[in-house]
Amino acid sequence: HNEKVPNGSVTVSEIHDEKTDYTRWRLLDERGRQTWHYLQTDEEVEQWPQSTADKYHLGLPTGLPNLPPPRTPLASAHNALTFFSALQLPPGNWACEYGGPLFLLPGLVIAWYVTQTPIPPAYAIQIKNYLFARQNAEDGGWGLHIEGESSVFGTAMNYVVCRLLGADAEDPRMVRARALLHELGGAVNGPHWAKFWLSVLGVCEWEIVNPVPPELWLLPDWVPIAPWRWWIHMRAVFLPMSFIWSRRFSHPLDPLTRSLRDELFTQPHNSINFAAHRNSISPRDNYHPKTWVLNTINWLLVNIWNPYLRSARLVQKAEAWTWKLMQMEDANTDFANLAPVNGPMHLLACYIEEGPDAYSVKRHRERMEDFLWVKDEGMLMNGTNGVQNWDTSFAIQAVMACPGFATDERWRPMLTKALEFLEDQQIREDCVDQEVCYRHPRKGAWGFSTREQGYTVSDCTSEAVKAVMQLQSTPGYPTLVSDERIHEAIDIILTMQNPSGGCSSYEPTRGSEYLEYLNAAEVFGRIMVEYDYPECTTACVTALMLFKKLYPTYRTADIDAFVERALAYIRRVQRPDGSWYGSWGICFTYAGMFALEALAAVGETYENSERVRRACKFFIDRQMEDGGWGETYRSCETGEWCNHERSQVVQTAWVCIALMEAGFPEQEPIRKALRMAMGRQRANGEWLQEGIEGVFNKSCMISYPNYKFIFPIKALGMYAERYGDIELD
Ligand code: LAN
Repeated sequence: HNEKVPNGSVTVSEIHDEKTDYTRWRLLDERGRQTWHYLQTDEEVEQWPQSTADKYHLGLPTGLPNLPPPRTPLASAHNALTFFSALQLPPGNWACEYGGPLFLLPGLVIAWYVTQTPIPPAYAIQIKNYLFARQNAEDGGWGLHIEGESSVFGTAMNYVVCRLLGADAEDPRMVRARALLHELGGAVNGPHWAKFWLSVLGVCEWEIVNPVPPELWLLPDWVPIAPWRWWIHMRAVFLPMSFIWSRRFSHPLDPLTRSLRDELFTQPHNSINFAAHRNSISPRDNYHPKTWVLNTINWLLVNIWNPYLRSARLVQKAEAWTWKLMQMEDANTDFANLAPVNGPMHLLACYIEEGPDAYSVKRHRERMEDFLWVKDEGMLMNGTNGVQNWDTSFAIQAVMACPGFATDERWRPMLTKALEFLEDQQIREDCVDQEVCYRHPRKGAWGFSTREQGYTVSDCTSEAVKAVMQLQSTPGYPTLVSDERIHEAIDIILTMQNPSGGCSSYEPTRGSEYLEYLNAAEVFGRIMVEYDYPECTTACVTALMLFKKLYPTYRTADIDAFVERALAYIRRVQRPDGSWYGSWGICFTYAGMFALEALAAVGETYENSERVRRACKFFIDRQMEDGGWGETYRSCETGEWCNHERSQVVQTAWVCIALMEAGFPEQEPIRKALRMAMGRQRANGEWLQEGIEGVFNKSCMISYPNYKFIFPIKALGMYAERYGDIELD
């Protein structure tokens, strides 16, 4: 950040940004609801001391001690767990930043701004600091996610965030970002969601936004394109977005937004023909270009439907029904909402419909806190309201992979707490009006984050119930989740299979892949319907197999049929080169680990299976000099393996697990890999953050910082279990 800034008279290194006092931040975890608090008085600071977890997440020294250098895999896992256990939160779960996407804060900050929600100064400071820390060094822009190349979406929207939070337009970093934005053609070249939010803010005219007609919600259920058939995240975003679009809500012009009108475009605002820019988009943002089908529909909507056919009565009916569906989403989640995109939109919709003083607005404002996270770089917005159930389930399973750990007094309190957490987070009731609001059954399920958020996820249910079953069948652990409740979880898993044999994320697939023709988001691929995923399918298979072992009489025929069809699916989607494409982690290393685990669960291994040998070869061919593996997020975008310049501890652990599941006959590649991972472990037992681990929608990356503890621990434990806890060199 030291170079001379074009057009600027100061260098970036001369800027002194405001800071907050990091000794005053605290993470509060109330039954999994995580919120950060900035303490104002010394008295508060005294009464609420900073925990080790707080310090760690904030990037402050934790004071955790150096440990005896580990000589064996289990000793290394022990050290890692010594460190990681210090990060467990009082209710029993683990937490972490869940950042990566750079399009979430803009929705939140614009929603705050236009609903006149007071923004605490500490937040404003922290958010700006985060965005400046994450500004791309080469060109001063922002991308779709923290490792992505600068785009109009990232740059225009985060520029706006900084300005709304008080950044000066002449700050050299803003000057640079603006220069890049202009180079890319200005904000008119942003994707649909950018145009939507900028119109809400009153910086664009609504004519620039392709139609988001709430009328679609009036379509009968049998219609193949009816929104209830879409992937849950798309219909959850479409719902409030269509309501707000229909109302054409626009923030009244003020000096700041007036100035943004000058800053974001390459020509004077009043000379822009906004309607002519509906389809303008920079090539950098156009990951999934709109199809001719969608373009035709949009044309008809704009030129025929809206001006001539869209009657006031119909509009009123559509808005009323959309509003009703939104209220159901709010009621079923206590205003937490599915995710951080629809959340801020709901806040705004409630503000429009019920006014600034409504309870719904107040509760949504509170709920926005659940998405925020503070780290050394500043404050960011998480991809969900946390990773509670997911990381806790995996943490338990990782410890269970280490021989002797679960029965060791050293780890029993930690594991018992974790079990208590999962017990508390299992969803106990179906949604109110489940059929009316198109929700999948959820009684007995676990979601990704918390019970309050309350969305069934196939693999989250599976990983959680596996962790619960593993612990509850270990001597010394209480039975907190009854057999009946475990049956309920299994019942849910058994609803998740598609006719293909594969499983999707939140629901079985409800619509045709052809719906992708209507993908209007431009920046994401494969988002319109649920697809089959080897990761989700494997989780279901392994949960069912473990269940069958422990409960050999419950729905056995259903389980057998499910597993058989699931495996046929997993075999079918293996690529000729032996790999599987991963959709939720980067990328082939992630999916390969799952697929080989599923095959192993039914006894298909290196010894007896050509396909497993092919899968192993795929990995062995890609092992790096130092023994590790590494692929970049470009693998997800391109569908081809893209080697990382440096091996990655997390991906290396994934491959080790994969090879061990597969029963790969040679030890040496695995030993070499684990030696590398142990070599990167710090004296206090931790590993440092490397490349980003996760992905969604093919193009957006997301961080899973706890994976660097969870998967190495699991791999080291598995090694010790299989080959003995011997020194690796
Ligand atoms: C997640 C996070 C977890 C993830 C796994 C459990 C890992 C996966 O196996 C199933 C799908 C799921 C639950 C998932 C779906 C999409 C999410 C919720 C995310 C990747 C986290 C953020 C993302 C969400 C869509 C972000 C908001 C963006 C929109 C485009 C609406």
